[in-house]
Amino acid sequence: MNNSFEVDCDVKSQLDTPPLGTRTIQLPVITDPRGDLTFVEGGRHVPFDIKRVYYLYNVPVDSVRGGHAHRDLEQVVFALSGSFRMTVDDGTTRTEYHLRDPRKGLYINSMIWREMDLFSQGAVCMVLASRPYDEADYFRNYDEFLTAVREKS
Ligand code: T46
Repeated sequence: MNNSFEVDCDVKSQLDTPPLGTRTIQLPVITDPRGDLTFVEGGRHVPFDIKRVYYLYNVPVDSVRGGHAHRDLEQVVFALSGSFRMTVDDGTTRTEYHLRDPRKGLYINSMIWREMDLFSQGAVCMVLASRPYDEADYFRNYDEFLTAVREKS
């Protein structure tokens, strides 16, 4: 099954056909004449304690990133500036999210394959992660990921 969602559209409409293990998260925004301020607290706005933050920047517009899944890691992905496409796949359903609103993140549970492309010029992607970096947590081969999904179900 293939779906496509805008992360800056109405959250409820996105829940009509949710891919297992992904959902959008809306952060608070404080607006005044000086500009907007958004904040995020682990365990409150995201469903885990934040153990790592990383960001992607200086990304060429034709770049393709991701192409892996995680055994245990949970993450929330934001487009702090610009936009990009995040395709997520739980082994059954493949869904596209178009991230472009810094107040709205995409929660990605463990065991979800993800690919990123269609970066706009100057896009900045920030990721909040539930664990420190660990290469052993990655599936970097899609067939191995699918085998593991089937073994779990
Ligand atoms: C994900 C997407 C959204 C580190 O040393 N520490 C880190 O915290 C990270 C994230 C990466 N690295 C190293 C591992 C590789 O040698 O940086 C190199 C590039 O990593 P990778 O090819 O995994 O980058 P992306 O952009 O394809 O994927 C990253 C995350 O790895 C991944 O979890 O969901 O961003």
